Amino acid sequence: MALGTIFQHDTTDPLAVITAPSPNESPEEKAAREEREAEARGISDLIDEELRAERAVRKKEEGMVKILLLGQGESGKSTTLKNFRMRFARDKWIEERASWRAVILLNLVRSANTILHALSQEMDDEQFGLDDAFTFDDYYRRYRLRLSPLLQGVESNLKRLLGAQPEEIEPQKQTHPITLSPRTSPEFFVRSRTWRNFLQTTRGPEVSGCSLEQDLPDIIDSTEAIANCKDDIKTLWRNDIVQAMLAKRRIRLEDSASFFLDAIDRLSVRDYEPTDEDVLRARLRTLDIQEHELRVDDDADAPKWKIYDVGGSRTQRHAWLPYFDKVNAVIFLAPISCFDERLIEDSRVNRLEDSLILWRAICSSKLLSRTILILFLNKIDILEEKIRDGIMVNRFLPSYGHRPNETSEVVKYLRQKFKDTVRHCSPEPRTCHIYTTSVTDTKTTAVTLISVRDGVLRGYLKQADLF
Ligand SMILES: Nc1nc2c(ncn2[C@@H]2O[C@H](COP(=O)(O)OP(=O)(O)OP(=O)(O)O)[C@@H](O)[C@H]2O)c(=O)[nH]1
Ligand SMILES: [Mg+2]
Repeated sequence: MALGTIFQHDTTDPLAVITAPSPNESPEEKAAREEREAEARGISDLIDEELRAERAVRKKEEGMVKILLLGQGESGKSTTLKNFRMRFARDKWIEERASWRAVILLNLVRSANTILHALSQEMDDEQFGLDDAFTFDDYYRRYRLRLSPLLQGVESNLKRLLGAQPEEIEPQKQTHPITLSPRTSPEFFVRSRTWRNFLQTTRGPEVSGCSLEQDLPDIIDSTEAIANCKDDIKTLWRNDIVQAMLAKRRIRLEDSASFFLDAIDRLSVRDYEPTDEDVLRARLRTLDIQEHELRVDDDADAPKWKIYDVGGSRTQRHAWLPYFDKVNAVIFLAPISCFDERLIEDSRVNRLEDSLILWRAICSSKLLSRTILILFLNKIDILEEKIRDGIMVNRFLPSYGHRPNETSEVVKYLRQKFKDTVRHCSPEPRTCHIYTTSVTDTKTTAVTLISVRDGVLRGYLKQADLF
């Protein structure tokens, strides 16, 4: 190492000769010089250590299959990663399952608070004569008075437990409905590092498959608070007038809201343990890049997989680029049920249009020109619901024209649109594997993942020949 040589004042090294101590050096000067040299040696050792660690990581990664999950916010990337982990890293998945309890309860409470918030707004509009479509009499007012303070307290408590900063805890500011217009405050998130710490501290073998005693009392308090008002929440959630009010205000609850609200009886018992499906449905917006290693094969000699999950909202996309030259395959999630929705970050942009623009960018990227491309046309179940509800695709996607307003036709049309983009935008000819998915459906997704695995491994072997 160059610095080491300098310190020995090697007379054959010109740099060492220049930096050698003066022959007339006083004892004070000598002490000061030795102190400076020791400090420099310390820094040098640190740099060496970092380089060694970096080389070790690179060497370890060399034989791995690296997969990057891409797509806009809420497209289903983290849910896809969960499917991978549930299927191929089963032991770890089971070990971590109990830690999701607070996130699940938070999802539930946030949905209930969103309904209450909308109800309040509706009542205010009514009071000022702005709206007379619904009459919310004392019956509903009592619900609001009884539930709001209680559930806001539970929401704050759960956020604090999950490591939120004080400014992120205030429920009033956070509980904004997901409307088709922009939200004025961000969705709740936990930075991956905080979240991982949370997983580590709440995972405890001493409580069989359940959280560590440190957080458990708080979680149980929240659970009991929810249990005390679960009948009221159920009544509101199942009330036709409330549902009509949500529809009229164009409030779109989170995709998992109905799943958790329908399951409130099961979730609000003291010894509730999250199931696979609960964890899969639990929504936590991704910030930073999350990395997970797993084995997709029983064969110990087969390469390990490293999956990178990124945040999909616009402010997160700058973090994608450094991963482009590292990966063997990209799994791109395009939620095609979003044809009638706008981006939360920019209400002028249609979500399907945003997915198509992103896909074009991925296909055109020179860095990704030899990367295996896999496309999930996701959220087919929600697309089906919307079509059943009579929402007309061509109202939002004029190019759809007079084609039948049927799920299979919409899928066929969009599949072709995405496929054409691959053909027109890729720097060199390539194939792309396209799947229609509902990644919240674990059974069908398991079949898709096996096919993805086999396709990626075949492509990986070909890549090895090319590079
Ligand atoms: N019904 C249904 N819900 C889905 C599907 N895929 C994802 N979701 C739900 O959509 C929400 C968003 O999914 P995530 O996997 O968190 O989305 P993401 O792409 O990781 O989002 P960011 O982390 O913000 O980039 C969650 O509530 C999921 O349960 C699907 O195919 N069908
Ligand atoms: Mg995510």
